[in-house]
Amino acid sequence: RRLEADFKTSLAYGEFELHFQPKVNPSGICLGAEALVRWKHHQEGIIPPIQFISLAERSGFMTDLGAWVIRDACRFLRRAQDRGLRLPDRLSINISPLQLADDNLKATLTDCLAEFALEASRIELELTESALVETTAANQELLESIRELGVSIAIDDFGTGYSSLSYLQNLPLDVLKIDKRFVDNMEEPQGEQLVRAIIQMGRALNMGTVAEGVETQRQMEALKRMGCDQFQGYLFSKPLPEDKFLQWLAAGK
Ligand code: G
Ligand code: G
Ligand code: NA
Ligand code: MN
Repeated sequence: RRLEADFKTSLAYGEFELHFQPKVNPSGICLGAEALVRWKHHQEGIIPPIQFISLAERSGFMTDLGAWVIRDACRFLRRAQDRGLRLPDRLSINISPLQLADDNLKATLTDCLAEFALEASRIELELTESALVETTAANQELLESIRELGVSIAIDDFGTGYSSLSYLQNLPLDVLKIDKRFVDNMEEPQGEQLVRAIIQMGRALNMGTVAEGVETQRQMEALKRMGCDQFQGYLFSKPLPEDKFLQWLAAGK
């Protein structure tokens, strides 16, 4: 079955949906959330992003899907705000390298922020390390101009891409996300030292640090002691559909 043949109609019929995973501070207060796309296919059921993001990239659909994700994330923030609900300060949106190469990314962001009357500081873009390492001069200018709007930029999956660190010096970056695989290995002495070094590097570069895939209280406590700023993982919540996420927030977590 050729899933890519269904992309356009699925988008038009509302089969894509955002789920939200909270990010908390050392006191457990939710300061942010990551938007993660799901495909509720009319025949195949729920298809996870690992099964369609790269397909969308290869088939030329990623910029359309990416623009929809940005718009729907902004719609979510506005709708929740209008209902008077307590919301995290910042929503993070994953951006494919193909969107960074697309001329419309900045316009999509400014249009959506204007349409839903949101401050740019409510939005953060998560770019994978491999996308950032391959950043060209043109991409760098784009990132800088997006950051001038007030949108912040996070490095996703830090430490898993290429070994080059020179991009850290050249690009305007606000947040470093420590990949789950480092958090998973923290019980081992070398693993713990590695996470400590990553957090120190983030701080030295004036970047906030977010640990991903935090599943146990032990991991959380160790990361806290090392000075990590924010935590994301199943210990707090899985990615939740919109209504469930709002309920989770209302429960005062
Ligand atoms: O939600 P889940 O943990 O299954 O996500 C798996 C992968 O899909 C993650 O690497 C995540 O970054 C990616 N992903 C989820 N939503 C989006 C999205 O809206 N855009 C892009 N480019 N990637 C996404
Ligand atoms: O690659 P990226 O970091 O964008 O994707 C985040 C992915 O990690 C999502 O698929 C999300 O569902 C998953 N995830 C988030 N927290 C945890 C966790 O605590 N444990 C596990 N196993 N997966 C997680
Ligand atoms: Na991400
Ligand atoms: Mn990640």
